[in-house]
Order: sequence, then C-alpha cells, then structure tokens
Amino acid sequence: MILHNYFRSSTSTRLRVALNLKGLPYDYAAYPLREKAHKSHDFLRKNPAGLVPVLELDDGTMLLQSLAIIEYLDEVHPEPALLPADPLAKAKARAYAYMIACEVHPLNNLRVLQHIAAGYGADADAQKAWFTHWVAETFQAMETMLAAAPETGTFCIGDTPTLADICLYAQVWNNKRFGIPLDNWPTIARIFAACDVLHAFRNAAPPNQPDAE
Ligand SMILES: N[C@@H](CCC(=O)N[C@@H](CS)C(=O)NCC(=O)O)C(=O)O
Repeated sequence: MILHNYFRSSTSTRLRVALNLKGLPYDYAAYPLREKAHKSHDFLRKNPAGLVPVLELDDGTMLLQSLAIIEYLDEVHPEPALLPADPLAKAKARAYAYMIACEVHPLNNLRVLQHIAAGYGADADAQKAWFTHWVAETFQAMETMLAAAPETGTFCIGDTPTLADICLYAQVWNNKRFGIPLDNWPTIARIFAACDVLHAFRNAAPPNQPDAE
C-alpha cells in the first residue's frame, strides 16, 4: 500500500496510527500542502477533492476519507479491533471520533484558514483565535463527557485504543501548531499521554515522519 499524505496533516496522522496499530506496512508518499502538491494533476487523479490522505491499495484502488479508510482496514484486518464489538460502546467511540472529525477538523482545515485570510482579512492572530475557538468548543464538551463516563478507562472507551483515541491524538498534535495547551482538559491530556507512550501512536506523530520540517 502507498499512503499519500503529509506529516502535519491530522487526518494523515489518524491513518498512520491505524496502519501502525494493525501492523500493516506502507510506502510513504509526501505532499507538501503549503507547496500545493495536493493540487497537482497527478494527485487530483488520485483524489479529485485535492485532500490528503489517500490510501492506494496494492491493486491501485484509491481509498479516500480517513475514517472510512480506517473502518475498511478494521474490517479487512480485524485485529486489533479499532472499534468495540458492543454496539453501544461502538456508537460512543464513533461519537468522540466524529466530534473531532466532523466538528473541529473541517472548520480548522488549511483551506478554511486560507479562505478566512484571503476573503475576510484574518491575519495570523485572527486565524489562531478562530482555530482555538473551534477546538475549545468541542474539547470542553469531550472533557465533560470523558470525565463523567463510566466506560472511560486508560483510553476514551476502556483500556484499549479505538478510533476515538486515534482522532483525539491527531487533533492534539494539530493543536500544538497553534500552541493550545491541554491544561483545561485533564482527561484529554491523560488519554493523549497514554497514547503517546505507545509506539504505534508515537511513530505516527508529525515530527517522526520523513517529510517533517
Ligand atoms: N474528511 C477528510 C478530510 C481530509 C482533509 O481535509 N485533509 C487536509 C489535511 S488534514 C487537507 O488535505 N487539506 C488541504 C487543504 O486544506 O488545502 C478525511 O478525513 O480524510
């Protein structure tokens, strides 16, 4: 498999963690977003939406959307499971994942920050305030939920990492770019730290990628 991705992309980090947890080897193809490598003709043939990551399977199939790809990997390579088997626990794991993937990441994506800069005059400080606002909205709610939920363990759901932790871990790395501390969210900080000591997570972190700057 070839992972078409970028070290700083949090959706790419999600996929790298999932591949590592499953023990699946892949070739790393880097697309520097600031240089618009993801808008090249070559990449747009892989994903017409011009977004990373794309997972190219051995038969040339291009898989898009990090959560869809992770669920595909989980079905084809079931061990270790990245979603709980119990339907209720599975729904809760997905809910945390979607809180980040649907309610934080799309608002803070590079193209959104570039759009509010170019179209609405948002300078670096305004972009940071925007990014921080959307993180805080969801992280505060997640912290409240995780601190209260009986199923919260070492990780978001129990004591093994799931899709929820994968999304949490990648988003916290994204937050670091804007200097957002975790002080107000101690349960999230604890879960991030529990992930970060695992090789599968740490190895997937942005600074540990071949294209890291
Ligand atoms: N929902 C998609 C989002 C993919 C996405 O937005 N990727 C970002 C990097 S994290 C990207 O390619 N951004 C390029 C841009 O904004 O121009 C997924 O989960 O795969």
